[in-house]
Amino acid sequence: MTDRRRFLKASVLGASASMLAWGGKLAAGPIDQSGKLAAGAASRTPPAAPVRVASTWDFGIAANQAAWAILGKGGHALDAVETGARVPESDLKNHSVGRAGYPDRDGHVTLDASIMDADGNCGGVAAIEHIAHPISVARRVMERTPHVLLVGDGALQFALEQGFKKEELLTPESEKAWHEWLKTAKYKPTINSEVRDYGRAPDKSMGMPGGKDNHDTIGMLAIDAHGKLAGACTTSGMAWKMHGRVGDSPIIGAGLYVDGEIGGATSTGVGEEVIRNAGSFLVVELMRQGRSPHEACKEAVMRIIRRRPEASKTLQVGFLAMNRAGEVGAYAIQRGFSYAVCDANKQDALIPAQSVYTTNYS
Ligand code: SD4
Repeated sequence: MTDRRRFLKASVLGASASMLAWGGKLAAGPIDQSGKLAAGAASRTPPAAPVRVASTWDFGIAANQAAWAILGKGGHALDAVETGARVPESDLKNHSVGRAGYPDRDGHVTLDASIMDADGNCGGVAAIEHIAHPISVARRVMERTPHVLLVGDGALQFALEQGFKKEELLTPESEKAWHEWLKTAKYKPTINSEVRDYGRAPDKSMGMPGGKDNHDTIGMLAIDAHGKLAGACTTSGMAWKMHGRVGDSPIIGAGLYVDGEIGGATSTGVGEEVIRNAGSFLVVELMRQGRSPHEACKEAVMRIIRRRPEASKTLQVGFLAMNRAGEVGAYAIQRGFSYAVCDANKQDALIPAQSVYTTNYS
């Protein structure tokens, strides 16, 4: 662990200790099973939740900073998560989100995204092509249609009607990686983890250049100065996937879920396992039952493992959650999942999530 990373870990953990002083009580006491304040708890005035944004993976740091430019000025969580998610969508070095995402096995870059606010408003697009910012199309679906999810050609048609620009999203670098993959066309969607920082042997099972992982989604959760939560999730999904494959990210309740009374959750990793378990909805429901974000994420991970114990040994799923007190937690099946947290005190904290398996799986 680098000194900087150790410092960030220590300072953020210190911050969460003070949050836990109240967050722990929130988890144990004042909210009943229906999400209402329990009898006797109403007389206690909870402290205002801190304004905060949390995002999956190391690229969450830059996304958080863009979100903070809005949150820090009293702006809305929904605007913050949309703006933040657009950062990795634009990043040409990022091959798992937006423009420059790795294509499916037929060479098409197809993107998935969803967005949700504290009041249950939500929208998503799945398998959309040629649009660099699917998160913004998802928001338009939410705000300008009576629907929740648009897919494929219909999603593209809607985006064009809304004035989004049609673009080629396959960059020469991604195309080169795809041609490299085609030499063996080996597809085993098992794991993603942060190879670089944790000293694990590169995973070459998917033919990624340099053993680089093939799928890291950005999921963002924010709480604003008005105490409102919102979340966003955007990805190019698994590299080399079957054409038409849709993951968890655009599916409300799977890759993203927000309930303003309780909190929000988002996921990363093998989407099929998250969909099977309605993962993000499950995390929020576990928080409703009194668990802290960390405990809820852990239990959701354990649910996946209990259902498919053998398969789980070599696949990755990570959850990130934030409750309405602004407390943040995460958990993953495999080591290597990290999340970024940004608030008035810290702008670029990157925290390694705890995991069930802590050693190299191979
Ligand atoms: C998917 N969950 O499409 C996404 C991929 C991902 O980190 O999260 N990668 O299944």
